[in-house]
Amino acid sequence: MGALYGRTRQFAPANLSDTIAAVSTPLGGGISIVRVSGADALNMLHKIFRPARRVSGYKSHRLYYGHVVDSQGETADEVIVGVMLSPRSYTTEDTVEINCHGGAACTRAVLREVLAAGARLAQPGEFTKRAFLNGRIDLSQAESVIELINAGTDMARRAALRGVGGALKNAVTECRDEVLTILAHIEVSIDYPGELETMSLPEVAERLGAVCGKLDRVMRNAGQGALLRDGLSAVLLGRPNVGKSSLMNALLDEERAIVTDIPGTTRDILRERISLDGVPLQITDTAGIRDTDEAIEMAGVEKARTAAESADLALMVLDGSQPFCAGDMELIEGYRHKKMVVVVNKADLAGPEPEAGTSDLKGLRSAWPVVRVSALKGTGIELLREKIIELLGLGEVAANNEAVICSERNMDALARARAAFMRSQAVAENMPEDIVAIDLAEGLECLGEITGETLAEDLEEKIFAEFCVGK
Ligand SMILES: Nc1nc2c(ncn2[C@@H]2O[C@H](COP(=O)(O)OP(=O)(O)O)[C@@H](O)[C@H]2O)c(=O)[nH]1
Ligand SMILES: [Mg+2]
Repeated sequence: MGALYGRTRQFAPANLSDTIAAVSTPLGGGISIVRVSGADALNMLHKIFRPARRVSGYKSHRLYYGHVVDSQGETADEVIVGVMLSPRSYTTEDTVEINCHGGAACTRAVLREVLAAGARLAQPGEFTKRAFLNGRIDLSQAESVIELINAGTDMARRAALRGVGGALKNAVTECRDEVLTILAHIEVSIDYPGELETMSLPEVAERLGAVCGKLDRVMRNAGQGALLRDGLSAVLLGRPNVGKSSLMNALLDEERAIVTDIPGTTRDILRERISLDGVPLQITDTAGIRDTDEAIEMAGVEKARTAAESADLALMVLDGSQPFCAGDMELIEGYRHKKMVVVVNKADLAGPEPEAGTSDLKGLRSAWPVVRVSALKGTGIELLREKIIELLGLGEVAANNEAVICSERNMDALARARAAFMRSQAVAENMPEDIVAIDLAEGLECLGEITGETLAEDLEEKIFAEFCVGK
């Protein structure tokens, strides 16, 4: 069963010469788009479309109003058809986009006629795959299309758009060209030792150093892109009743977590997302951490501890209306290994700063950033946001307009390429040329995986299968 299931989910290698069709919009809107791409797209249009005005020949990038009809001449739907002639289309093939009425019945009726006219149903991502195979975009750009569709914030959208525009492709191609030049020189000096003027090994090392520097920058931009896509996480910790859930609400600016004055009400964990300078931050509210015999609460405390371990940042909440005690310090000490902000809450009850909590807080301040807030009144929350941004280094991400979103696979390929070039650079001073050349070739192979030049076909299939149908 398992094997069969696996096989049915695998798509046979698609025939590139087929004309393909799919619904490119989610069902249920006012308008659906049935997209058709391939050499036969216009012939199919002739068969099923009756334009309202006579058309002597379809022009590229024009819209045509009319009706889709079935083989009996009966109207399937009233539509507007967009025509994009090769090579000026998404796939570079002749493409027809039929804008029909949304809703399952109209959309299916139009798709049915397109298929009856000879089109094959497109596989997931097949339009984008054709754009890649026809050379309009490279693999990194194709993958950025997925990131663009999935972008959850404005900053992630912009970073994905940079990828679609070729930011990763261009950087990788520049490195590849430079290494190819170096490799060519090395190969000449292997084949014709001493005969032709070639790059000296110190020069090879220097130029490889520059390539590695460039890859460092690309990886840094990609790392920041990953932050924009995946975001970071913070966890609210502290004893019961100090105001963790209230603080969560204040950060969300909405009443979501349950607030009560009976200690120990937040028994499970609650997660919400906020945006800090465009970077998504997932905040986890936890049960207060305290010793308890009650089974359900104990499970909550355990979950809090687990959540704390996986979070990027701990927000340690203290009750500022109570004297700072040894228990507080013990709790804080327990998370010494984490990035942490100490949030002294209930500032509205605590009086002006010097008196409240006082000398003990001074000791704290030298080790951790301390922010006084009132979750109830909303004071100090902005300062807390700023502290979090500072501590997680998000300002740098927000200011970087070169951040680019790339897949884990590409991050890995970048790292492997860089490691290979570093190895070549290290041996260039005192090893024969052919040793240097081996690692260069390996690094080039890794870069080619990103642009799609040297990627195994099955992996390629897998990447495009992640797309939705119709893209
Ligand atoms: N005066 C005051 N009361 C607060 C503040 N934050 C929370 N509280 C109160 O403290 C109690 C416990 O709050 P809650 O958010 O449920 O604490 P948790 O157990 O840590 O999640 C509730 O009665 C809140 O109204 C604050 O900033 N000022
Ligand atoms: Mg709570």
